[in-house]
Amino acid sequence: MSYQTTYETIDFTIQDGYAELTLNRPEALNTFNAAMHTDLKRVLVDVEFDDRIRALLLTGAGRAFCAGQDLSDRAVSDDAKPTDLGHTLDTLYNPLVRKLRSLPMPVVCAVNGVAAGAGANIALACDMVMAARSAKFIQAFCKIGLLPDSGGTWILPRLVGPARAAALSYLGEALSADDAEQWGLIYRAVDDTDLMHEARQLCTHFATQPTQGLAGIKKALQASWHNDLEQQLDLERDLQQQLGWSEDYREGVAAFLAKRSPVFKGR
Ligand code: LHQ
Repeated sequence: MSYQTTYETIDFTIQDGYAELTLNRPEALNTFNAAMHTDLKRVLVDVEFDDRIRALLLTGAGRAFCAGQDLSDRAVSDDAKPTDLGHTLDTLYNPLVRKLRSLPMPVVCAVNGVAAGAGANIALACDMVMAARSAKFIQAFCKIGLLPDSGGTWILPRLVGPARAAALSYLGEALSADDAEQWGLIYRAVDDTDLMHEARQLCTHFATQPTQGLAGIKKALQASWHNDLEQQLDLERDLQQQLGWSEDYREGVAAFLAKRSPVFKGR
């Protein structure tokens, strides 16, 4: 059974134990506007608390994944005071990044076409990123006098190292999906025609897996960026302790010993 909801700027479907969220302003390259932020906020709260959803797939409609902020919303006449971008980040983009990073399930991003500006960094905030071979990643911010936001200056050096992070940020040149994979920016580049099939297969797989265990992996991997080994060992102990009390752990061990396939319920 699948459940579909259409919002003004996104499509949202729940099927096979996972949710698929499609940015749907293809005529505007799925750029972020106020309505899209509102729709995303609403739908991601539902994702967090709906126990039918054990993975989230994020993608875009049309030829782009997302070209970042809709700059046609941001034109500033000579005599007008520009919008406070700090406020924009504080109220719209930063909560979105935090939500994707904290959802207690894997978030897979299928980058179907160009991902520019905040669009690139929202993709990189996801747990596993696949991209169509024709897709490109562009840190376009430097071309309009800005710096990579939505976590860009944090994630880029961590994923690709300081030299490549600097080149991407200072030059704003397009990086192909193949190079993004080779650089370690994304998990995998796949043929355009295979992208959605492969991304959906990954989510269908996650939907049968121990969801709390996957959420524990997510937490621990993220914390490792700022923890030292001592702190990380303690965190692994605490998370493993909780997971050891889960139904899915009990089922995993029982199934292993009985030489049968486990049936995980996400509990
Ligand atoms: C666009 C856009 C766009 C409006 C293409 N807006 N129309 C956060 C806080 C607050 C404010 C500031 O921003 C941020 C975060 C950010 O995201 S800043 C970065 C914003 N994004 C960009 O700077 C990317 C600008 N776009 C591009 O570099 C190119 O359009 C890309 C590489 C995305 C696509 O290139 P092409 O495939 O060659 O397409 P195109 O350039 O011909 O674009 C198609 C149309 O889409 C075109 O309009 P037109 O009327 O001529 O058909 C573009 O003007 C429009 N468009 N991005 N962000």
